[in-house]
Amino acid sequence: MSLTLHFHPLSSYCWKALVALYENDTPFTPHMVNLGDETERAALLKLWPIGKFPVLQDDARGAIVPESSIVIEYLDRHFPDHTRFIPDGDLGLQTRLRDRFYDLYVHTPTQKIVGDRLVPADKKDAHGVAMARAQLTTSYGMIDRQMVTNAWAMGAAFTLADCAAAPALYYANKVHPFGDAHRNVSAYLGRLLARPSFARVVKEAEPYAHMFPQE
Ligand SMILES: N[C@@H](CCC(=O)N[C@@H](CS)C(=O)NCC(=O)O)C(=O)O
Repeated sequence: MSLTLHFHPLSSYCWKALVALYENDTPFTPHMVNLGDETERAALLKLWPIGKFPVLQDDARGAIVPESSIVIEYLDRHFPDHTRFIPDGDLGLQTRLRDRFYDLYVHTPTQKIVGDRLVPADKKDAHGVAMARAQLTTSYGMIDRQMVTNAWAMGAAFTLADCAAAPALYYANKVHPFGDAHRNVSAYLGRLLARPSFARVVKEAEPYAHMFPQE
């Protein structure tokens, strides 16, 4: 088995990579990283000086692959199976755009709200959090319109964009609930949660769920 995923089971971007790995039952060794442990953090920094996970290591090709979208594109290229994550041609561009959308306009504002819960009272950023909430409301409106007829982010096929959407929407709904105005977004998250790959990711994270910062 040449692949190792450096990850943490509660990390939303690691969820994104795990969904892709589980979709195709791609064999890999999970390596849990505790960033609170100096030795483990130093080992991750050695692989990827940015110090964020997931990081995929492929010993067969001597490759270190950071960034969840790139991890998934790497899997699609070198370990293709029944779920293809990035279609060819212009559909591929649209898929990447939707992946960027979920990362930048759902995941990032969600991280801002969660991150603000972790800082001391005198370091809170009320304005930044309000902007993040406004961004999420705008994004929910866009997704709600896309999901009137779509089963998945790109239509009938499950792709990279759904790998991005699953953790982003799961955590976004926790910190900024979809509400009655975004029923199509709720229904989409329901479909994602019923998808075996994502259901497995959520189940495996349950023992760590208490670490998620509540309001
Ligand atoms: N753009 C990166 C984002 C990765 C990311 O933000 N990972 C978070 C966990 S969800 C992390 O490593 N946080 C630890 C830190 O920033 O110290 C990706 O797509 O992989």
